[in-house]
Amino acid sequence: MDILLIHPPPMLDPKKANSSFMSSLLIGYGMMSVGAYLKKEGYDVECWNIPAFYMMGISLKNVLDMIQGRSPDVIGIELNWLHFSRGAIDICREIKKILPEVKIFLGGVHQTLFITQILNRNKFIDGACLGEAEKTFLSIVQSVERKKSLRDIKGLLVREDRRLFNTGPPEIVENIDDLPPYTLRLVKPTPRAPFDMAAINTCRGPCHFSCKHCIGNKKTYISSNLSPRKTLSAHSPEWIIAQLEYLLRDVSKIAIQDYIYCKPKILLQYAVEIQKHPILRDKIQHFNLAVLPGSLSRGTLRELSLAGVDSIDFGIETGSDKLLAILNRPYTKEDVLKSITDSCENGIRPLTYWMVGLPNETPDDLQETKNFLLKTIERGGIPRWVTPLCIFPSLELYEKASEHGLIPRFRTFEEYMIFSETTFSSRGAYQDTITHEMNGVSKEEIMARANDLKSFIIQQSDLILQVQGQYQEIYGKFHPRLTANPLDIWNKKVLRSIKGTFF
Ligand code: B12
Ligand code: SF4
Repeated sequence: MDILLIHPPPMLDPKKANSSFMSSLLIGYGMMSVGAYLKKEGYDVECWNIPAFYMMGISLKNVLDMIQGRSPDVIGIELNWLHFSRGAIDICREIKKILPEVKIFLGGVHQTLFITQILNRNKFIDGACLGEAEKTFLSIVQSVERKKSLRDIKGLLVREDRRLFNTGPPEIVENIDDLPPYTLRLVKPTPRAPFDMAAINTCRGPCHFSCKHCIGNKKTYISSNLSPRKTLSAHSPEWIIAQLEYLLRDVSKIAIQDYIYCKPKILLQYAVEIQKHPILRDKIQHFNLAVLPGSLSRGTLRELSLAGVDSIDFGIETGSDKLLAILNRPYTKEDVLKSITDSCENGIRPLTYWMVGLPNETPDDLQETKNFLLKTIERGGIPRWVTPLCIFPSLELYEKASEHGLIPRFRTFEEYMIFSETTFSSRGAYQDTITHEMNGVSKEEIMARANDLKSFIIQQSDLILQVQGQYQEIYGKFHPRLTANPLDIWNKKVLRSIKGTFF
């Protein structure tokens, strides 16, 4: 059996795909994990990154010819993020035209949220996986191989005899260390600079907290069908080392962006374990981590830095205490400032993330955010991203939108396709992608608030570069590869490009 897993482009047209306003080159490690699981079971698997083919100048026709030439038995299409919506569906349609017999299944977070709508409206798709899919996809492949019905496989919405059958929650690999780490050697084309980066999956299950704008929220995670897991399980340090060994054969930039900060003791164990593997440690050229402000001690940050972590993304969201409380964010502004200082003093650059368009947000809240943003800069924070709130089904702010004064603009899967269709704008003119309005606040106003905050950040450029200059020596002490010049260039590049970033 030959299995092809496809990371689709946002749009089929390469020119439009290459100018998407959201980055599209990264394959989700969820699909990579499905691939690794099938490989371990002895199947031939490849993961094709179509946006990367497009970047190399390979046309859609050539890609389709290659798929037809290969003629796989089963195809999985990833639809993990909303900006791949149109491309994922359109590539399914094109493949069915050239290979009408092949079985095509969708998988990933975004399609899980819209699974019934998608299959009802796109009859050429054979089925879709509900959430975690290693076991489900293996069963699909085995059933196709044995020409058996797919209706007995858990975790599927599947089309048979022109009808759709929902087979309920998936069976999952309970002990996540039983999942094989993934290798980028399954990927075509080979990842290359500047996209030679890989994310590690450290944990699965709901977050310990319940922020209202987040899908990991422990109250809504289960209802989103992402997984039947009731608690957060983390990989052992040994598994993480095995995963790192695989990845560092092919790339030198690493990221951890899941909810492992909920388990700071385990994160500390990872840091200590990595330090025991100096050859591995020295292969890491860049190591980024997402962290909830206030969740890691100074000592843990130091160990992480010694393990190679050189930048941390802190989702601060807002400087308004009122809005932090509305979102249920589990930290204070003091915690934020302490995290920033502790990071800088331990050689880690703190990148800060901000949001606008939050429920009940007023001009006073935005002023508070600016005041606080300035304080974070003075402490060493580097503003990286300003994002308008994005709501979609399963989020508490979407399901209970009216309680929070929000009016969703999009209801259907097709309406969210605007995220596939929008192209880069250096002025940050993305108002049509704003997912909601608020009592008295239009989508244009929300976009203007984001751009106003970005302009404010740009005005602080000299201050940001000056404060970063003061920490240069400490960064270099912990990470000799982080010499002054490239860092300065990186900071200036971020400040130059911040206007065009979105979500
Ligand atoms: C870690 C993370 C990241 C990491 C790594 C992502 C990765 N998967 O490799 C990074 C930082 C790279 C990332 C980036 C982004 N992310 Co993100 N990410 C997450 C997060 C917090 C956790 C993912 C995770 O660890 N899941 C555990 C793994 C094992 O499960 P999984 O990914 O769902 O995969 C399983 C199934 O979905 C399924 N599956 C997945 N793919 C496929 C494919 C096939 C063919 C099949 C059969 C099955 C299948 O099987 C997998 C294994 O069981 C999720 C929230 C969440 N709880 O999922 C957001 C989330 C997926 N990300 C989100 C967003 C918006 C983004 C970005 C657009 C952010 C940005 N502004 O850049 C980018 C897009 C990246 C890109 N490719 O363009 C949104 C998506 C919202 C939506 N409706 O589309 C989420 C839901 C967070 C949110 N806002 O609520 N992300
Ligand atoms: S702490 Fe992070 S992952 Fe957890 S609910 Fe809040 S935003 Fe989501």
